[in-house]
Amino acid sequence: MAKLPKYFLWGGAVAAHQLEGAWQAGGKGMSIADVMTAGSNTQPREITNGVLPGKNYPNHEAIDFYHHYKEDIALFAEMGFKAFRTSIAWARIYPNGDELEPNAEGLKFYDDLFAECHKYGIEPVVTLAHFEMPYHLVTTYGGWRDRRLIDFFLRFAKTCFTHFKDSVKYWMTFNEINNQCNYMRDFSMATNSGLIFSPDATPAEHEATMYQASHYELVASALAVAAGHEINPDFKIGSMINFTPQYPASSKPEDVLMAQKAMQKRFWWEDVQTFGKYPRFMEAFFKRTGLRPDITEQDRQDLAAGKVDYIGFSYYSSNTVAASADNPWYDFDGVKAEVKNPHLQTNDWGWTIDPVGLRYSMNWLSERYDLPLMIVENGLGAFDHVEPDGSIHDPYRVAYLKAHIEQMIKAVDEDGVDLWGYMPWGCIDLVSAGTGQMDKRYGFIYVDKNDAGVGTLKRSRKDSFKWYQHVIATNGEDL
Ligand code: BGP
Repeated sequence: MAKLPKYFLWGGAVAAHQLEGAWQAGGKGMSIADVMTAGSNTQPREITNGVLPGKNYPNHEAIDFYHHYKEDIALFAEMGFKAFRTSIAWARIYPNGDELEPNAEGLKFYDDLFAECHKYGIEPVVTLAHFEMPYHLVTTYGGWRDRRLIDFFLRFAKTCFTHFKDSVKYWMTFNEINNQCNYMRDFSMATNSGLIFSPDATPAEHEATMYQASHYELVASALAVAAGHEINPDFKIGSMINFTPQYPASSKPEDVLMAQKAMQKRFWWEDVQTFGKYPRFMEAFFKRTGLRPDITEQDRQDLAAGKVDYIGFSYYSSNTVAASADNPWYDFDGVKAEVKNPHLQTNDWGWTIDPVGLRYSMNWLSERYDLPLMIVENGLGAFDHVEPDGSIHDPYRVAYLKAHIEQMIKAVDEDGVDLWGYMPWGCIDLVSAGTGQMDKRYGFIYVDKNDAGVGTLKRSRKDSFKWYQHVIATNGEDL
């Protein structure tokens, strides 16, 4: 008997701002992603006040998918993709974010893109907000600090749901909504929520603002889910979280409790999106800390009325934590509790490589939420080398994906997890979200462009391309 369902959605994932480029084409407005410079392994990305001369903004051109999408979708089809996860750039549809009428040219681009997918029988899987928003919403309203963002997002969501009613079935509202638990990282705050802080903002200010912004996003997400179900009852609308399981460093009860607290503080967003209410530990946390986000009775009703249909999640790595006297509640900065896991190797960016952790994560999510799952990101960021004959040998990528797919299949086949699909991240090389680099590559398809922005943008098949094609053709039976 086949170990994966017959209609399993094999595919790949990307996000608009990381590959489309064409940042000013087709009436698109400026996005928060357009004011982020390229960083490096040692230098974080800078979020500049507008677009400044002489800076390197990698998202402006990215890999110019906007003009290459036909060629790229044909390559995905050649690999046998059944699904393609991308996002809709909010600023292509509402250039400023607060206007009343959408930009027809922006809608047209996605009409054409989704039609191209359907031409090959590829199902689009679409995220509404993947780490970006119109920059105007950031400068004028302060991003998701402001309750008015709920209405702007809802208008954007309804426009997309109505316009793409017959071309998209699978949706997600916010990408990695929980990623902002790292609230001292400027990058996470800006991309998730459009929050910019003055350099002298205190950790307490970051923290309070993050919880407020998250709450408005959760309400916006719930309202969008409810509206989407009305527009098309066949829609499947999911949440999307980053799932990085937190292991205890030892069997010491305090370490085990620390790991549990760390899981709560990282994943409570999913509780709200699945159960339609805040978990008890979060209510207790707000009470204990005196943090009092603006949460109205109407908000609570809206959260309850907009529960998601499935859980989309990204999985790259696991963390390990140990209890410490100065961080008893995993009150952030949570990374203080992180320790090295002696059982795991890391990639060139220090991310642990932990395939078994994927099976653990799938079981954890399935057991806690009892909803279907979709793996909408997984993969290895790596430096690739182009041989003189143009070939690219990437056995490290194949090894990573093979080990993860093996564990994924065990979770389905042996543990009974209901999994709809697997979409590894960056199926074509694109701009790294975290570093803004091009040379942190995930793709099966190589794109000729380097960190300095130099290259022909030519696409080439890596060795992993053929391998993944075979994996899909055998529905994961032969890895
Ligand atoms: C996730 C994001 C993606 C993506 C990926 C890899 O957090 O949803 O947008 O970029 O991580 O991260 P990076 O690009 O930093 O290697």
